[in-house]
Amino acid sequence: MKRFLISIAALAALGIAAMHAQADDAHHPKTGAQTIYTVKGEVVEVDKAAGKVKLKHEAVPELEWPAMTMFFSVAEKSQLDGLKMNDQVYFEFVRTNGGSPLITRIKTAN
Ligand SMILES: [Cu+2]
Repeated sequence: MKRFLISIAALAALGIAAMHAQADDAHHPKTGAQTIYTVKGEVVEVDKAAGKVKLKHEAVPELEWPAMTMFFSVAEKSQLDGLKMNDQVYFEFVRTNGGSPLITRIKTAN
């Protein structure tokens, strides 16, 4: 049930992002779903109040991002439950219309 609720929250966030994208890109419409990037990383810091997690993540070739340490927002704060420093994780993120990454799924790899 919890997983289901997280999915709903993520879909809602995606829906909002998609609507904004549609409005902005009306003159050159895009087709297909929003790209989801799947990356491996390590938890450096969890800021549950802000709904953010700092991850030391591997490179993301599709975005030409090198490996780095940075904060990501999560779609739903409960996604941070149980995460702690040094956890190895796999996470999925999308980019909002403004380009900011937003984590839609995160799970421990170990
Ligand atoms: Cu980064």
